[in-house]
Amino acid sequence: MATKTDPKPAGVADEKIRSAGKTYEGLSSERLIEAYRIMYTSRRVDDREILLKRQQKIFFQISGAGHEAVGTAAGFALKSGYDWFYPYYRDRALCLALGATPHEMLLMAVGAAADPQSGGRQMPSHWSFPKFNVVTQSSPTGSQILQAVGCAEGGRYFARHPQAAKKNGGDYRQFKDVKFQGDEVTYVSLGEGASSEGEFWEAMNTASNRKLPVLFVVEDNGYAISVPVEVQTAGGNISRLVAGFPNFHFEEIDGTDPVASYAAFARTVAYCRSGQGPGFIHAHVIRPYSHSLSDDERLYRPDAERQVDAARDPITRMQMFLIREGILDEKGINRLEKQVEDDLQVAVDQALDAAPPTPDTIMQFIYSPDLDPTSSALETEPLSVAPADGKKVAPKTMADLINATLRDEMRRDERIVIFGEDVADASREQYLEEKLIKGKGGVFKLTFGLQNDFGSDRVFNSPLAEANIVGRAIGMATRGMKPVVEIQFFDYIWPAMMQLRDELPLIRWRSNNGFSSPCVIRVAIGGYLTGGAIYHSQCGESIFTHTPGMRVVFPSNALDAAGLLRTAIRCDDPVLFLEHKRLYRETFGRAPYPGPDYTIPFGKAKVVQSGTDLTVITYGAVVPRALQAAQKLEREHGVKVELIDLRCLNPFDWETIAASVSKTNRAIVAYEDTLSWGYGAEIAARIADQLFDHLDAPVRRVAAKDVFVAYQPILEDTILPQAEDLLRAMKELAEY
Ligand SMILES: Cc1ncc(C[n+]2csc(CCOP(=O)(O)OP(=O)(O)O)c2C)c(N)n1
Repeated sequence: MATKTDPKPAGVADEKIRSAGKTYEGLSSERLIEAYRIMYTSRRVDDREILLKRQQKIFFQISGAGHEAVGTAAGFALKSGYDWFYPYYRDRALCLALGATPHEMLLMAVGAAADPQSGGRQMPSHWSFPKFNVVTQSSPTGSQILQAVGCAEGGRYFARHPQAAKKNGGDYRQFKDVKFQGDEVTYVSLGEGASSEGEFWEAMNTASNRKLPVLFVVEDNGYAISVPVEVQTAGGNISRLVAGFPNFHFEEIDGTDPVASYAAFARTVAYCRSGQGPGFIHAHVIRPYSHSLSDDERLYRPDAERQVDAARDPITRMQMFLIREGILDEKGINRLEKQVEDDLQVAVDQALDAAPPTPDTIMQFIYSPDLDPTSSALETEPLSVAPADGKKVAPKTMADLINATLRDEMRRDERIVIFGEDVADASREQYLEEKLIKGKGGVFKLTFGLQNDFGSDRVFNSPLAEANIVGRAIGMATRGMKPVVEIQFFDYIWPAMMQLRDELPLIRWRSNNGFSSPCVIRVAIGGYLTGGAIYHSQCGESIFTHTPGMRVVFPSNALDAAGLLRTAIRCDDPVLFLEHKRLYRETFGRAPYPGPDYTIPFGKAKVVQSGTDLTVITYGAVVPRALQAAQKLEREHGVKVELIDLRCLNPFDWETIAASVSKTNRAIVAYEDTLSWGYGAEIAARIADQLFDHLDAPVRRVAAKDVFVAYQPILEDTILPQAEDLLRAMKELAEY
């Protein structure tokens, strides 16, 4: 390493510098020596990890071997802690170039408590360095790409709305620092195999269409585990396939050549930084080791092919280049490498000595440690604003109050943006400006008028692509924005499932609180529509309550929808906000506007009616049906049912359930979703487990038949639980 008294890097002998003052694509000799140091370090960390894995001192290894030149070039062309990075597992050299140390990487490999990237939760090479803006990465191939697009959108949004970046007490903003530069670039990389994922194309589409400063890097080593590129990609070359996307700057390069790679990165970064649009670098690299230590590439690659790759090894190429250009002689190379080895040995020793995490930490950071959405401080009274003329306050529908809540919150918090399919009033703004049209505002009109009031920067239509909606929301929320996005129908949430299951709820936990993405996903859910049929009637909430890290809310009436949506928006956790379509405009549960600060804490059920003989635990559209049945049962048979509306499914209010069942000694769990494996199964199991001594009868479930909802109303009525089904079950259980 260079010292203050010796300004020359290690191994540089004066007489050897034939190239003094010469630069290579703008890189000085010193920078090139630094590049080699990073590349060599990267390779050696891989080699040491491989050894440690064979010694069973670490538990997994995946290498960046063969990708060192392109990673270093990217690190040199971009700015650490200024630009944003969504790298994939082969980007060890990039992370080193940005400032990460072998020690930090090895702490991850051993799974140490002090691992700054995940605290022992993630496999090695799943990069996460908040100080360098390297955002926590996961294992699903390609799931980072849409998030990078959202991240770039976040940077642009704050540049256009600098006031929004200000901190604010009383909600998530207090804990969510915002930094943005105005000309920052978001880097995202992937293998050529991952370019087959649909999300890659969704991301390219949006980056292109919105001219976003995203730098896509496809590191093409010719294989995705054992699948060669010509099987993966039509025509065998991703560059040819993407060439038609407008607004891009494209480069196809030899990614084993650091100087040529640097030049391509410098050109592309300049293009992105100037705001002209996204960049795409297709770097041909090699994979000298197998896919990972769990793979043996000799099973599917003959020696001859592997030798062709080996001849392009970037480490050897860079060595030869430095010697040929007289930048370093062999002695100099040896000294540099020895220094790397010595430093690495220290890092390995320290990592092997590092303490593992203690088991009592496993539940930390599933949710925000700073803001508790179950806090009783969120219990407020609805504001009653009596009209001046003395008339009665008109009750509003759930749809009205959701719309009003969105409007109130958007006014209060400029970080909120709303997007999804059809949520804008009109994408062609001039029609609105010229007052030629009224505007749409969602297929259920829940977002009507919001674009008109807050502008197209804050309320806009997405492409018809659900992963696009959620992935971008995650990227924006990581930057401190508050996306409140809409999935048009629960039945169509599945394209976003990777983002909803493996990404959104995990950002905080897997990064050990290094990052978080508290956004709100509003979803129209449920049946009882008379004609909704299979694909407009689905429930399925238990799939999401089964996902640690996701808050799940399911209101049954207008007032709860308003109070819980406000809590969801101000919350520091991701929230899935389920809105029952049938309840949007129902007469049941209408309420006057409760004012702009009405909140309800999560995890607090509501006792809709109290009773002594039997407890019914339910939520959503079953609430009015259960109430109707309970009233009839009391009228006709004098049985007093205690009806509990859970309102929030994760967390849920066990205390209220337990208190009620301990009193009534009988319980029915009722829900609209299919009976088996549903949300009610968990509640029923808990009652059986923890309240067994209080029970005078078995715990019953009333739910839909185990079949999808059919179109013909006679079939629909039979499939979904009706008030009569509830009445029958209540009567039977009361008599048990
Ligand atoms: C969604 C998903 N499917 C499958 C896998 C298993 N897997 C891990 S890496 C990989 C191949 C990736 O190939 P490529 O994108 O070309 O990157 P490379 O490893 O070659 O650098 C596969 C199939 C995964 N991690 N995620």
